Amino acid sequence: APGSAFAAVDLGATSGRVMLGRVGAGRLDLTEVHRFPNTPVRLPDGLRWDVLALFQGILDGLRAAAAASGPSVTSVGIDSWAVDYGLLDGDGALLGAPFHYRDGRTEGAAEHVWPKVAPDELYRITGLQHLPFNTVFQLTAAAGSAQLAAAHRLLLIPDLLTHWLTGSVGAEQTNASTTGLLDARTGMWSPYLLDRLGIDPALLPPLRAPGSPAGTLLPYAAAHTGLAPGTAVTTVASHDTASAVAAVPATEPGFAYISCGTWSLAGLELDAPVLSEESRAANFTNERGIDGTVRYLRNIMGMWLLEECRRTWDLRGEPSSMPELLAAAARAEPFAAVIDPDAPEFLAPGDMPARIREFCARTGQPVPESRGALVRCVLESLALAHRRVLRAAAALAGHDVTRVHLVGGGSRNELLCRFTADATGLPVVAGPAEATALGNILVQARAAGLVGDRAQMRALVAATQPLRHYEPSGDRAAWDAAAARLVAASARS
Ligand code: LRH
Repeated sequence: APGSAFAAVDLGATSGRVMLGRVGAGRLDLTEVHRFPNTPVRLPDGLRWDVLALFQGILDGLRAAAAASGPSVTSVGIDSWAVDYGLLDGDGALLGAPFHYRDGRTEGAAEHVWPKVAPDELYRITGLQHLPFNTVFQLTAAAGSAQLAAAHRLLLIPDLLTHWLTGSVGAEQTNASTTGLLDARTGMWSPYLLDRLGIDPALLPPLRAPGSPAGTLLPYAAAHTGLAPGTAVTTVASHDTASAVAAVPATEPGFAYISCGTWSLAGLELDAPVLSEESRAANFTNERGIDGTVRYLRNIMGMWLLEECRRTWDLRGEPSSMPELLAAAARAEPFAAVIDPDAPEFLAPGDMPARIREFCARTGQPVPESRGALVRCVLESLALAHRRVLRAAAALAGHDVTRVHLVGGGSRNELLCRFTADATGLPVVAGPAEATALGNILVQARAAGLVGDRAQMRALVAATQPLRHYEPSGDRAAWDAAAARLVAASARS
């Protein structure tokens, strides 16, 4: 049997893609039908997302999905990165291109929140890790602007694009949990926070849960894509990380996950939030997953460090090839220098090789000169950060971790997988690389009645997707020593 077809729109920081998924008894497969670049644009007042280009990419991709699917597409779902939003005026028109979370305008914005809501109180309510670009701080940075004054609705990026496909308005819960305005216990917008921060509650749309209907394609969208008029659009776990975690191929308890792409999101799946002061001090987040689960994790700077190095080299007319970089890194001297991937200077776009070298110089370490040395330094440092975060998560949540699932594009990077197994001392199961799109598809398939509970979704991924296994090996003492150097370098940086 061909199975039912679903279209997953998955938008990442550097590219968007439309995937066609087929789901049937014991069957789950995925084809990429369209990929398009996501290139942010610098305007005089900051860095913006080109949401019109993204929407065009989505329409083109859905057209490709319609053409590729023998059976018609049962439904469509959209996920993307978190925290960013567009504002609609009273007529429903978009007020300007959405800001990119890496735009510098949020610098210092939190200082304006603290007198109204202290950091510890904000954490006790939202359970959200402190990141300078959380929606709550973006709104604070926008306070007093004509744009915000004219706004009637705030729509997170996947909700905005879903609105353009369907006309419906809503705020999907897993993504809403990254705003800093959602109550971690109730899963609802916090009336208290909105009041304290002077945010009009009408700005925030009603919440909707993953798996619920988001409407049907508007006639123009159906005509433009060739999908059947009235094709369903399903609310998926629209925060990409929530979709990725939903597709972690774990078949037993005791697992940790690392969703590794532009960011590394490392942590645990819990039944209830951990809102302790220790958890806040360690900057762990309690974001929402499907079925009311909690994604207890921390952001780690991730492959962004490498992506920005490569973009820097491209701009200089000295492009790199990923296989060559990784081969050079594999040959480079181990543990020559360690950086703290969480250092704030790595957040904004820019000359990443220079920033990494400055970090090493400033912390009294040898400066990685060659590309191979630089990439080795990045990958070892990421593996050490994975270790640091997973150990802290286990301690704070009181959980035993016996294996690590590394999903997302980073799972293709064998060196990173091996380093992560060696650094953590735990077996690593790598893959699927397309966990986010699979999670998107599975939530749609479940809404259509084709798969059962979360455990069955994960079992289906485990049974159908190619996975690689890494047992910890290597020099345990050397990794322990390097972990101590990470602590020292963080303190000195
Ligand atoms: C990963 C991600 C992450 C957020 C960041 C803004 O793509 O969604 O979970 O913290 O983007």
